[in-house]
Amino acid sequence: MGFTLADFADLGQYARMNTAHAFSFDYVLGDTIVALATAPVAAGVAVIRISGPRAWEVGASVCAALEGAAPRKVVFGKFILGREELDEGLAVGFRAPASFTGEDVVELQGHGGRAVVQAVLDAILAHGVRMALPGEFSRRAVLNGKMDLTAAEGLADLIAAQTEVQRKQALRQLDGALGERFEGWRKGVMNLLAQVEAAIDFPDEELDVLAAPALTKNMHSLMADLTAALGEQAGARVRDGIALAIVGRPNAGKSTLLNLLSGRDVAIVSDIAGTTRDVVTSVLDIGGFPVTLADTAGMRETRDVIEAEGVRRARKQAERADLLLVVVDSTLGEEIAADMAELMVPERTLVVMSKADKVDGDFPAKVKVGEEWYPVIAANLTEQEALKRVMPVLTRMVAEVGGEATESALLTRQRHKAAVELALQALGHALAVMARAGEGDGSVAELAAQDLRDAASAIGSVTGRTSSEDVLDVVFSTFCIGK
Ligand SMILES: Nc1nc2c(ncn2[C@@H]2O[C@H](COP(=O)(O)OP(=O)(O)OP(=O)(O)O)[C@@H](O)[C@H]2O)c(=O)[nH]1
Ligand SMILES: [Mg+2]
Repeated sequence: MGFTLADFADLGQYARMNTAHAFSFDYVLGDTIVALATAPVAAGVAVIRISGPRAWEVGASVCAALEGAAPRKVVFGKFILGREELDEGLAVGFRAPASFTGEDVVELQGHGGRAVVQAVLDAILAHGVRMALPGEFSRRAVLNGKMDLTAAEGLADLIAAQTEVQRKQALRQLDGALGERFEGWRKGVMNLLAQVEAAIDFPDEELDVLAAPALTKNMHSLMADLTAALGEQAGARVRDGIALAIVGRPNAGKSTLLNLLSGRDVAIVSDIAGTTRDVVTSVLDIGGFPVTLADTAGMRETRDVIEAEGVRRARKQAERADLLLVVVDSTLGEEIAADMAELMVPERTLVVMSKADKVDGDFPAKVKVGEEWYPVIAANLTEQEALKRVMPVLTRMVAEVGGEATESALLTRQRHKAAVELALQALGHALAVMARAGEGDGSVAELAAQDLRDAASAIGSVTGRTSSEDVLDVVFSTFCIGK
């Protein structure tokens, strides 16, 4: 390992450099590595973690109290480099394989000051230990069988979780629920493979084996499971957030609504039609779900090129959104313009009638647009009171869009979906090949078996069972140092 912390002016530079060139270093598993496990900010306590075969030896040279200490027993002592005292704090060691990484691990809990952390890290590095790469602790945990790749992703998501629902989903994934789901599918494919391989071993019976109704039925049912999993949007919605777009005519009160929901002045509000041009976003926690609200330019025909671009972006935002709030100025009637009507999706759209304070009389609870009915909330958006009317309906809609996520282990990343798609392709191909059995093509079973192996390995790449270094690189490149 060519670089140590001393080569870099500060931790931040080291971190950035390591991220940019993640894993362009030779990856050496036998090294003993160190990193700050807590955030690099001034804090009461900072945890420095050492992992690898020399963890105890190095730990004890920096904190003598560790010498002879039992694993998992916390000791108190001075942290030193040679004769110089650097800090004092707690130390605890773990013996392989009973540790986070599955290796010998020592954790030093010192004071969380920048200079203190730097001094203790330097002392450890001086003993020939190297800085950990981003995600290297978790990567070692995976390589040592302490957790699978989906659990490692769950851990990263748990650390990044901003809302309650995100936390639950990440924890479920960390606990292995998603890994088990993929493992179940992989076993399903392996069962199919065993049957097809029987046909290879007994060529005389190839036709009977490949044409057995149970085999094709099992294959179809596995493919149906995989296809259904691909259709689940909730996992990614919870992880990446639910997108909500606010659209309507100019001056309808869209920005007023955004500010009301956000509880602060995010967007400029004025009585000039065409105030908002760019998409203005604000992220909210609605019932535990992360929701990105996007206020957009009022939709109308315009000669102004900048406004026209705003309208184009508004439309794009609405098409991409999971939920739509259509704001209608009630002083102008309840008519919803055709260009907005075509963006509306049943169950995903709420109509907000603004400026209810300026109109006498009652508002309908629903409006019919095209063949569909949409719920309506009428309110004075300039008053806090309006929040009490809009929020409950919005919370319900958000929960419906993201709702399934709260129970089962869903695919949360593009990587998972891509693997399932690949497996489905291979299975579809196997089916097509098997349909040719009996046409005198002797290698049908072998071709189908290869497709099934491809399907199993695509599925296995998600948990890391059949993964290559490339897959590991993709997963851990998003981690930061110390995880
Ligand atoms: N009385 C009353 N005024 C409102 C209400 N909602 C919005 N307004 C006013 O209507 C005007 C337009 O509001 P905005 O929120 O800027 O409208 P917008 O839809 O964002 O308009 P553009 O950005 O131009 O498309 C402002 O003067 C608001 O104060 C309401 O419910 N009652
Ligand atoms: Mg606006």
